[in-house]
Amino acid sequence: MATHKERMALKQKEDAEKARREKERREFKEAQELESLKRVFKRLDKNADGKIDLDDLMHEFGDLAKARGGAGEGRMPYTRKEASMVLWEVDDDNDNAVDWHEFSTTFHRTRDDKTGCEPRKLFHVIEFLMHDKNGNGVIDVDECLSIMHARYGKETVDAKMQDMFKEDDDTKNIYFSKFMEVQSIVAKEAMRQTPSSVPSVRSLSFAKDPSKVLEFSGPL
Ligand SMILES: [Ca+2]
Ligand SMILES: [Ca+2]
Ligand SMILES: [Ca+2]
Repeated sequence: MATHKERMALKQKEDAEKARREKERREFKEAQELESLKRVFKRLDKNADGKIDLDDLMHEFGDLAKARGGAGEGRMPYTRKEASMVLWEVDDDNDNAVDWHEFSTTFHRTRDDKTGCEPRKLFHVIEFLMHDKNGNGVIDVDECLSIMHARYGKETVDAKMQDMFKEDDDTKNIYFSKFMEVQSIVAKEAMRQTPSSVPSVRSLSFAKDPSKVLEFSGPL
């Protein structure tokens, strides 16, 4: 029979092995995420000059609108003026474009943000595109759910999303405008439940209601 000391040594070994595996998994996930983020940057940088400018972004929104039912009968998810706000929020060096540094910084900052102070418009676009791996402008319900779960918790999300998807038969596919709608509804629900702990509500509403964009002060 193993002595106490031997059992302790075995346990330590097992714990170390477990920690090593977890670290590996985490690193693998981070590497995958970085790949995915690079893919999205490339997708957005239509003229491949290493920056995302307003033309690039409008081009992508045009593509998203063309996805079947994309933004509602081909309507653009954002106007040019709104799209300029998406860039302006994260354009730290004011060159009217978002380079890789600004892009990856905003992604990581916003993802880890608990205060709700980080700008989120570009983040929502990035998140959607990261999940649209085959680039057809559509993600599926499960992907949409997993994004929302990660941000708002399972219970809040499922309560609201079941309502949404019961009414709607064509819910296998989530288009960008639908994604923003879901996002906005879930954020409001989370806000209602726990007003102080919810990030991101501030900047969500304007995707549905373009007049809200006037509330943002930007160089327009
Ligand atoms: Ca570009
Ligand atoms: Ca810039
Ligand atoms: Ca897709």
